[in-house]
Amino acid sequence: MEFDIPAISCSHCIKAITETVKALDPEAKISVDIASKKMTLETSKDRLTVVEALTEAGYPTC
Ligand SMILES: [Cu+2]
Repeated sequence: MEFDIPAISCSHCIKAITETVKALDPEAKISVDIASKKMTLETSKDRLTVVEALTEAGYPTC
């Protein structure tokens, strides 16, 4: 699934987002693109769970 995360601005954001997702699902496959501010994710978790965790981490998505 794909997420738009407007707060992505640097590699630190990518690290924080990756750690947040990995805490939910250690098996998740994640890629984040700074330029387009998009995250692509393969996970067994549902979308709402991911959105809530990202919002708590300071990266609200839509
Ligand atoms: Cu950053």
